[in-house]
Amino acid sequence: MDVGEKLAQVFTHAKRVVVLTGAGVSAESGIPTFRGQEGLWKTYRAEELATPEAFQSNPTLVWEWYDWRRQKVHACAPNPAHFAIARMEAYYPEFHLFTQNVDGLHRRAGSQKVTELHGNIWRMRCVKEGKVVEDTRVPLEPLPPLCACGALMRPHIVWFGENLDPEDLNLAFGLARQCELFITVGTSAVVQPAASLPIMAKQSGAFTMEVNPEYTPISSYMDLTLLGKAGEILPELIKLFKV
Ligand code: BJW
Repeated sequence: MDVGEKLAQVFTHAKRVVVLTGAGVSAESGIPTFRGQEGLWKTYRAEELATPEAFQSNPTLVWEWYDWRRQKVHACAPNPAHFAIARMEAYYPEFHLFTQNVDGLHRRAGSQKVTELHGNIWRMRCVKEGKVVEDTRVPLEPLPPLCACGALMRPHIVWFGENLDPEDLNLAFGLARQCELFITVGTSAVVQPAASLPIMAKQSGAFTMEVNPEYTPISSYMDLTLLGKAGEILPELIKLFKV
């Protein structure tokens, strides 16, 4: 059986399926990815802004970046890749989507079994009380936003050096180890611990595939890398459901 036949067989017959997405899945919606030239905002790299240290030294600058991103997300809509993943949830009896994206586009496309590993851009939390609130104002004024208690609000987002929610992580590790099919879409697979999930799935016996226009550091571990755009490849893949 060649890899194409194997893909068709696993894709149509698997019951336990996990999908991991990154910024590339939203690229065709018009949301910039993090790395590479288009990941730049003004002269800053995402890695310089998405840290607790950056927020501590210049909360207004970090909030300006998030406000700019919130405006972008607000103006964008889910693309065919988001909708194809939502269709997978309806097809597979045991399905879960883990996304590193904070843009909420998967839910807007209809996904329900979704865990946002790095948080959500529409939530903020008080640095003093830890209270989390949803705030969808676009643009946000004034910057930085303050809590009713007078303390700074920060984006409810996981920055570098911060821990992911342990419950989310346990769920992700557990399902990665149990699934039969693990599909990685649109991530450079350099940020841990998310980048370990496909490897974990592979080591536990799952069929692993990734969808990305470029090879990534995990490509050599995958059973199959489909080179191309998620919004073009995933809608083609789910046509296999009809076979
Ligand atoms: C397309 C496409 C199309 C384009 N179709 N595809 C172990 C070893 C070394 C370091 C660490 C380690 N464990 C933890 C760390 C530290 C750190 C880390 O991983 N650093 C590495 C960079 C080296 N991790 C953390 O700090 C994490 N915390 C943690 O683990 O705590 C415990 C701990 C701490 C310290 C040491 C050890 C343990 C937290 C990570 C939080 C990440 N946060 C960010 C920003 C916040 C969210 C936000 O504001 O949006 O999350 S960083 C940024 O990167 C963002 C993303 O979710 C994340 C991943 O990026 P992603 O999604 O892969 O995007 P890109 O741009 O990199 O790639 C896009 C891809 O799409 C490309 O491949 C394109 O080709 C492709 N593409 N168009 C399909 N149309």
